Amino acid sequence: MRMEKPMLVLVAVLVVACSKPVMGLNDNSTDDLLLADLLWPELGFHNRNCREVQDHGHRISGVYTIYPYDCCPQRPVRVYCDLDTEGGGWTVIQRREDVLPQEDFYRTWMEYALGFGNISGQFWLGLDHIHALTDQTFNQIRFDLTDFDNDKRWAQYQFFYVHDRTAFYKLEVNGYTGNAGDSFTYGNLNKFSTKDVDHDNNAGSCAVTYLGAWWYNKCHESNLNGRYHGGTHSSSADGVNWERFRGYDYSLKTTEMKIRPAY
Ligand SMILES: [Ca+2]
Repeated sequence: MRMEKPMLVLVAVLVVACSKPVMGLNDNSTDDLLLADLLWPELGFHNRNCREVQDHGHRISGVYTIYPYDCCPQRPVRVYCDLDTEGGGWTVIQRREDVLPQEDFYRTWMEYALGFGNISGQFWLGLDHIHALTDQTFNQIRFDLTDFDNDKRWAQYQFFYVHDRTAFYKLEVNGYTGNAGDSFTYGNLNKFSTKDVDHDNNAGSCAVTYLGAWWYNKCHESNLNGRYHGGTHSSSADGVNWERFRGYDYSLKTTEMKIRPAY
C-alpha cells in the first residue's frame, strides 16, 4: 500500500507524539516539542544548533535534539540549550555542579572526543560535536562561573573554533569581554591534551600534573575540567581553576561553557 504525503506526515506526527522521548547520551529529559519540530523533519529541515532551536520558536532552556554535522545532516545529538543567558541561543558544551555523586572528569582522549556525563547535569559534550558546531559558522564562547560565595562571573569571547580530530582539536579563540578576567586566551592555538595523550608545550604532562584535560600550553590559566576540590585547596592549579577570578588554589562551585553562532 502506498501512502500519500499528507498521510505520511500525519503518521509521523502520531508516531513521534506517542513514542517515548528520544534517548541519547545519558539523559532522562523530555523535549519541549513544538508542532514545527514534528513537521519540519518531514520537509528535510533540522535545527543545527541551539540558536536555530530558539530562532524557530523555543523559549524554554533544556535538552533538545540538534543535527550539528554538515557532513551528516541526519545524525542527531542531544544537547542542553541555554535560551536565557544574555539573549540565549547557547549550546552548552560543559557543566560542573556542586552535587553528589561528582562526575569523573579525569578521563581519556577517547572520552573527551566522544563526550561523557549527563546532559542535564555534569557533562562534557565531546570534541567531535564541538568541532562540528564551530565548523558551521563563526561562533562565540561564554563561560559562566560561580564560587562558593555565590559570586557569579562571566567571560565571553567573540571568536571560538575547535579544529577536527586530525588536528588534535586545536583551539582558536580571541575577543575577550567579561568580569571574570581573561584566563582562556592563554590556550589559543594549542591542541587538546588528556592524561593519556600529551600535546602540550611542557616537558611533562600538564593533564597528569593538573588532573584535567584542556588546551594546555605550559600549562594553563584555566583548568575547568580539573578535580572538583570544592573551594580552597592546598594543592596548586589542579582544581576547577580560573586564575583571573579565584587563582590557582581555589576550585569553583559551578561552571558552564556554551557556544553560539556569532551572527
Ligand atoms: Ca608535554
